[in-house]
Amino acid sequence: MINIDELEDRFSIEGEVGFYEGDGELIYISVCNKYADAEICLYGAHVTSFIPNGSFDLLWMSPESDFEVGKPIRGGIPLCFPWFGPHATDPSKPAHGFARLMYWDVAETASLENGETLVKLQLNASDETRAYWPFDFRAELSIIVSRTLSVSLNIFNTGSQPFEYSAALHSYFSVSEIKNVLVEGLQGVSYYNGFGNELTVQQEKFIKIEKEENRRYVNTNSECLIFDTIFRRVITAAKEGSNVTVVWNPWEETCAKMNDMPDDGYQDFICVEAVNAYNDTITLAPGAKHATTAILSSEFRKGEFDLGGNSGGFSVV
Ligand code: TA6
Repeated sequence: MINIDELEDRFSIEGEVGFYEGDGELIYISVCNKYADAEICLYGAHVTSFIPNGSFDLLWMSPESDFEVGKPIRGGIPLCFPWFGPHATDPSKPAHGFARLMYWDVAETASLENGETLVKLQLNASDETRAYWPFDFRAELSIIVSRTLSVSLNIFNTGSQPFEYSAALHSYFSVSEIKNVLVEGLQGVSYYNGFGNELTVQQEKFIKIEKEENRRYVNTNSECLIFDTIFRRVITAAKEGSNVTVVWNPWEETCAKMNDMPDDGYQDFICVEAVNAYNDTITLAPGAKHATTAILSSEFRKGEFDLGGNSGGFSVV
């Protein structure tokens, strides 16, 4: 049983880091510093909000999300580990692994010299995790709240045999309406479309979402820019330690089948995800570690918002 008073005693920082019982009686950390506000749910080590000063939330949360142990939270930044998507051989195991379905421990909080805030959460192998996956590991999620949000999933092999895993920081970005959105950064990159096995090279400079998209781009560590011409906001989704980027929007039909999203919820977000999967699964020898990091930020563009040629007429002046 998690004791909020104990967490407060050990890890709160006056005016900067606090703990509270929020949606679904789950336990959350709130972070507030001179750069931004953020909320992190200990269940799933799930960042549910990141609001840089003078801006509004970069992250979308489904108004119909479950907040219930045993079910994933819809929106924010779900952590996928130790597999991405359906389990390779056992469909009874949870999609996207078990990390987002477990309470994580708080390992550290710190006020950094420059006014940034560090929150470190941890999940260790246990009988519960071994029931899903037989390996000894430690997962650490380091979150630095600053003008940017840096979220780093560190996996350590603490056992005596090597293991292979896949993972993702499955960010849901909040947008004014999906029709106002263009994503740049994947031109010339090959992707698997939907669950197909054939690679297509993206010719266009921008992706415009006009139907269900589930594009799994391989061999790319580029940052993506998400242009929102009505919010006049550009979100930068940069990453490290990941060579796969997934761009996902369920569109109307799939969205309507999802119980934890309003029927028109697909209008309000786009997922651009830092992934290790497919030809970028990670193998760790005993004692080795790997970090997958997403670095998220945003800026508003005042005045001219002209994306130039090939942007499907997107131009706000
Ligand atoms: O990253 C895209 C994806 O794997 C899609 O296939 C879609 O199912 C989505 O993630 C959400 O998965 P979830 O298990 O959270 O419903």
